[in-house]
Amino acid sequence: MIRSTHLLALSLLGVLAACSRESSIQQTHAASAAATMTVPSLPGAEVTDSPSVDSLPAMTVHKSPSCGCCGLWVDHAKRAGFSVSVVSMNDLNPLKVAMGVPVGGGSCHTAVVGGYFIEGHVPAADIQRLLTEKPKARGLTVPGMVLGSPGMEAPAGEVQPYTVYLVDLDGKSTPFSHHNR
Ligand SMILES: [Cu+2]
Repeated sequence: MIRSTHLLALSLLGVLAACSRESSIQQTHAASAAATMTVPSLPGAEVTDSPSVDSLPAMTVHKSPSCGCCGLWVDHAKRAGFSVSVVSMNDLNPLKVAMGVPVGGGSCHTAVVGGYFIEGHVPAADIQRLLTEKPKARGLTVPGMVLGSPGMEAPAGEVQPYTVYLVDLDGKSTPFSHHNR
């Protein structure tokens, strides 16, 4: 028990270190991606697995300039077909409060899409489901930084099971989906 906790702490440190170390690489990566731009989708051509890609609303991701895992999550969202603008800011708290992210339920970056907040490393599939189902709610959150979630992939493939929470208009969180890998 002690040993596994210790190992977990070690691997988490590794990921967090990777998260900040990636940031400069990430910025270069993002810059080159923006420079080349992706192939526009042709009418009638299905370029991804998601049938709703053409109708996905634009997403804005707010992150600190030095957050590497935030950038990796942005890549994840882009791969899923979201068109993403990134806003770099050092203090995300006023935005989190304004959007209704629960106290203690926050993470490293805050996205806004379709009027909802998307807090932390939420899988794109859950965002697509949210936008399809359109519940009366403020948004989705994966509190903290979960190993193995999108943008938090660990070098040795470690994963922690995690839950995505839906935050309703009253600020109450209920489980939206569970992920075991
Ligand atoms: Cu993160």
